[in-house]
Amino acid sequence: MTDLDERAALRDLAEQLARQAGELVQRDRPARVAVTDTKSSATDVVTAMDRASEQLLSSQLLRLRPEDGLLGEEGTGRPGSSGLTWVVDPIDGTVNYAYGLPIYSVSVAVVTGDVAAAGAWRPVAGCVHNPASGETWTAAAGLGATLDGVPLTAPAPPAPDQALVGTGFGYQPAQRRRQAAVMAALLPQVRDVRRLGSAAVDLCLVACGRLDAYYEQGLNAWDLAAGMLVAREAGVTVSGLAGRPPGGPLVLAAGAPLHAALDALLTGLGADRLMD
Ligand code: LIP
Repeated sequence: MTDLDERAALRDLAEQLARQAGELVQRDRPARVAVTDTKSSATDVVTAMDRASEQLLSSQLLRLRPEDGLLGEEGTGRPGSSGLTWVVDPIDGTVNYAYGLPIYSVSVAVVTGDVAAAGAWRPVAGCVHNPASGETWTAAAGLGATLDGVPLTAPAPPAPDQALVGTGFGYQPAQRRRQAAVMAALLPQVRDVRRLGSAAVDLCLVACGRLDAYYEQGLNAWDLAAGMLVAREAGVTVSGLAGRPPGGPLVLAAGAPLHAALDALLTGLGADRLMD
């Protein structure tokens, strides 16, 4: 396991790289962002800037951290020998980026354990950088979280009926239909819902109190790793439902009392049983 000094150094490297990639995607954003590929469906899009950002992150990490593993959303991957794996989302919120909506991020985290298995890995350090707003969240395990260098502590959460809850949806029509049914059942029981489009930013917004909670099904490690560490280091509980680890079936982030209430509600709605 890394010591505190190493975690701080890893955090600073994650921030440096997230900012570099963020500058690239912001500076070189074409007026009309072309879709170069799709993944799970015709609306699950990849742009040239996703690929360019991941290429930058991959080449920098190979140069600076050659013994570490790498897992990137757009397919870059290599094993490591150090016990550390970098998990990167080159643009989290690609649809927002393509449409020019200012909520997207470069998410860079370094984890220990087996990143392919939910619950078998832990983030050590990470950064979520929103190039559109300039906001930068960082965290290292045991060293707290910051927003633009200012230490973050999540506010005490409200009761469920006063809670502003973030969420998101998958790309398959049948899954979206079921996810919408869960949201429709939850909506009358909370203040309101926001679908902002970047899981990494959503998790950081819970950390800084701009959302009271966030849940989503279908997240991958690259969506989750850095934002989950920022939230946890700010005092937010991040898990799956009913004590399960956060992962594809469901991620739920909220301050403890609200987390327990939403866990019960979402468990009752079967929110983590909707994967195709
Ligand atoms: C996005 C997530 C978001 C989810 C979107 C998409 P991407 O990641 O951050 O929370 O609702 O469907 O998966 O694909 O833009 O990196």
